[in-house]
Amino acid sequence: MRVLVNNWDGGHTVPSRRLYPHQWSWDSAFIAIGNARLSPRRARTELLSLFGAQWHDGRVPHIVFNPQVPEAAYFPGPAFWGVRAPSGSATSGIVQPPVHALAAWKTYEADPDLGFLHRLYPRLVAQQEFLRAHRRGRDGLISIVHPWESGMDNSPAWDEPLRHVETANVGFVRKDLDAICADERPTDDDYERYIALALAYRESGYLDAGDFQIEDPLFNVAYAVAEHALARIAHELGLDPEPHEREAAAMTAALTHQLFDGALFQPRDARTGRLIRSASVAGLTPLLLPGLPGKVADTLIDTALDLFSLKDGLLPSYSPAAAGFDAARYWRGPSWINLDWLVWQGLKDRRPELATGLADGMLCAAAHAGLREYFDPATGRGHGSRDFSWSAALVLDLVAEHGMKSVPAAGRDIGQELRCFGEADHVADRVADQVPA
Ligand code: 9WN
Repeated sequence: MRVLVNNWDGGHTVPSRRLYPHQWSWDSAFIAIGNARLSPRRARTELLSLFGAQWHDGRVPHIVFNPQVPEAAYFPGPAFWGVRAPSGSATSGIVQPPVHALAAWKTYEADPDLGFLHRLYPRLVAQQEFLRAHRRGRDGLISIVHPWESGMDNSPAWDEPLRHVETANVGFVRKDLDAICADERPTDDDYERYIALALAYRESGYLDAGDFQIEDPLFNVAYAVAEHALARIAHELGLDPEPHEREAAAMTAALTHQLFDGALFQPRDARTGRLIRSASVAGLTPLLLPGLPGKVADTLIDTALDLFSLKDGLLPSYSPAAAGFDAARYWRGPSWINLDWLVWQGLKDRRPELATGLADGMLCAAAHAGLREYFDPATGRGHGSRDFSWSAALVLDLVAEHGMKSVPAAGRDIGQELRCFGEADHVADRVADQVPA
């Protein structure tokens, strides 16, 4: 609660005060899921403010820049992207996984407000239409055009496709290393490629996919989950849910036929048509799809137990058994609460006992290390920024649903804070009046 309140900027929540001082797209969705438990009004505002910067073509930019924050506070900032939304807000030109319809639905479930759904539904539909119109390939899968679009920027799965990206040779100064030590962040070599790709996309007017075109399981799962959520929203609004259900089923089939390698879902390089043999936790997220064939789901759970040590608590973002794993560096192995939360959602109905263990793992990590950006999957040690908003938000959601029984008396600040409301039947009952609307 403290983190969410401190990171609130009046209309949105910054992911982290120092490292990420603007509004990020998929962060806002996860933050809304937590705020729905605390202040549904803030959850609605968070999503509506993000979609206020939606472009005419339907894309929801991955960053909406706060004009009050100096250019030098984040790189690459507004001057680099050089583009504005119709609303006048400076934004980036790329997107992130479309987890927002799910967040909108969870916000509505916490506090049914039909007016909110009326305002957001057409924008959520336009977000999906952008992806269909501009990013969909022959087999029905959607491509991302930059590692930042995956949300899992530095995954070892991107090493191979990034090798073919020419570096930019433009001078730039990284800001992230002012806040976080270099061995927890991407290398300079990776950054050069990120910048080269972003510059090429900018030069094409944010239209032409360049040297990096990947059909990523997580992104496509998010798209299908969004269609399921849109079906529910459409139903509430008295509209026909069927087209959304059909679209979700088609995407589930495309994912299963094209990206499942018999053990895990893999990204595919859309330029070569080849699967990228890798071991990312993104490959477990199809568990979120209700229409996933039972046998495939069982195999994925076996893989989660085997390659990702599901029973040990936290899920790593990349399998420790695979080459490229690094327990402390960004998306190359550490556990991230949002990915673990997504897999937890996918396990709850299928294997409740495994879901419970995973929830315990997340809560214990937060209780011991604080609401860090990422965690060593084996030791639970915290890495990256502190007071990270989606860690706070999703822990709040977990506490509300799962309770606090698993958290030992750690004596650390966060343990104390969590215990304050651990006995509440429902988090929202206890905290609603502590946060100004
Ligand atoms: C680039 C804000 C974002 C998250 C991403 C995470 C990280 C940005 C960065 O932070 O990316 O978008 O500067 O490293 O990888 O998932 O949305 O929290």
